[in-house]
Amino acid sequence: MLTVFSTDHMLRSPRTELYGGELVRPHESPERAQIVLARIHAQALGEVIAPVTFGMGPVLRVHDPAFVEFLKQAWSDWVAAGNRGEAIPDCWPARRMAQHCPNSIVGKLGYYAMAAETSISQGTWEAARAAADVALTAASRVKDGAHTAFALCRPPGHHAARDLYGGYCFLNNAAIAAQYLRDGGAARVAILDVDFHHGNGTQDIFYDRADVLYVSLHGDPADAFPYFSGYADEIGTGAGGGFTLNLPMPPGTEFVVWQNALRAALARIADFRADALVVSLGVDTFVADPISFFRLQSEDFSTYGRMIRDCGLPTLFVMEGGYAVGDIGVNVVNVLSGFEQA
Ligand code: B3N
Ligand code: ZN
Repeated sequence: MLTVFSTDHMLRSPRTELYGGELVRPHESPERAQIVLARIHAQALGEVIAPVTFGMGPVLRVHDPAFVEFLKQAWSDWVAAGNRGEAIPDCWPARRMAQHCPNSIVGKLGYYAMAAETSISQGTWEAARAAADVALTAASRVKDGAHTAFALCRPPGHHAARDLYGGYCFLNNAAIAAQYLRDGGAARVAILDVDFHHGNGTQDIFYDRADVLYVSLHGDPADAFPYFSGYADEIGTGAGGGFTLNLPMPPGTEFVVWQNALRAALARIADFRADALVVSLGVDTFVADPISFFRLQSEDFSTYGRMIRDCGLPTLFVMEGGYAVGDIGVNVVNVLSGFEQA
């Protein structure tokens, strides 16, 4: 399987993450991608190439121009305002308040952030832009006839909505790739999100559309981030009614239960008659993941890679979460090798 990877992911290396009332070492770290890359080489999964630069055109097909401009400028505006730490929002447009975008960088952070754990640091924009190019380069191979490709994106993307960042995400790599496949001629694209967390951003981007199906297996938002998205009664709106499927599961969920949810997800995707499949591949469903509560074992990742292969669809894998860094390479490559097994 071809992998697309950019060393520019290393430009995203924040010092802080807000957790438990403290600034802790970020779970979403550069070593994650390096360990996955090392495992790809060790297992001889296939060629690894650098991304092509696509520019902002495909990004602006799913993101708001003012939001993209904010991401570009946020770090320099934050520093120019005299702040010494990393950029963290501390004020939000809550219920019944004005939904105006303020001039001040502090106000802008609250306007565009969906949560506060994700510090913006030097190089964040450059890394996010490179991750979108990684996804687009891999998508272009699938568009041109490859059966599969892996976009080793970092930072991840599925929490980023049209005009929101957070949950370690800035640009929605999977959504950008799915829209690119649509624009390239695929009439129907399915997105299967197997990350532990609900992809609120991806859901939001396609919520009123019938041409992109979003199906997600995730920790019940009553108990897990992002808390305010991913409930089973969120099914899409307008023309998109019935084209979102959320399968939340409780703390302690074992593979046998998760696998049944995957069967239901794959049945919905088959019914949709997709021309291409984008998999938001997070491996934070692993039993030893430090921030999640499912109980998948390493061999389960191979099993579900085979199950996804059995859909028979051209498939783009896009890297999302996974924070048990000692096992992240094995778990990701198990999915990809499982998919490729004859
Ligand atoms: O959910 C958390 C969180 C939970 C437990 C933690 N422990 C026990 C150290 C730490 C953090 N934080 C909120 C931000 C989660 C972002 C998730 C990003 C992701 O993987 N999305 O798919
Ligand atoms: Zn996740």
